[in-house]
Amino acid sequence: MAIDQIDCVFCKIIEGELPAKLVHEDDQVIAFKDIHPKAEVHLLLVPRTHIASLEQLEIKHERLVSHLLLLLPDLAHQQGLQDGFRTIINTGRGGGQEVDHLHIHLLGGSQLPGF
Ligand code: DGP
Repeated sequence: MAIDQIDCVFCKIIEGELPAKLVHEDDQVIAFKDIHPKAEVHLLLVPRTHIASLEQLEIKHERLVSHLLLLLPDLAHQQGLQDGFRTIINTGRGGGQEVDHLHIHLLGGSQLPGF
């Protein structure tokens, strides 16, 4: 395991070393409830592969990226978000990223403020 993965909280969830409320898992991605929800529904979609942030994405991740994007509306509907949802990817400290493992926030469930 690479050094940056050893202390990665999301890698630990993926490995089953830390608990999480999973709502989806497949061979490429897991999705679970955010521990500090900012909306009625607040999920995190996380690739199983440790990629630190959007800035580390490469062309070889093309299939993974489309899988992540296509999953979003499916998960939103599964969570009852028929009226819409918000997705956020924080990148780097300046972008508000706290966990250095690429993830997409999926939020909804009540009227979200304009952005
Ligand atoms: P970001 O700021 O984009 O890196 O968001 C990281 C999110 O991860 C933040 O909303 C809180 C969530 N989070 C951090 N640690 C844990 C954890 O151990 N379990 C779960 N379920 N969520 C976590």
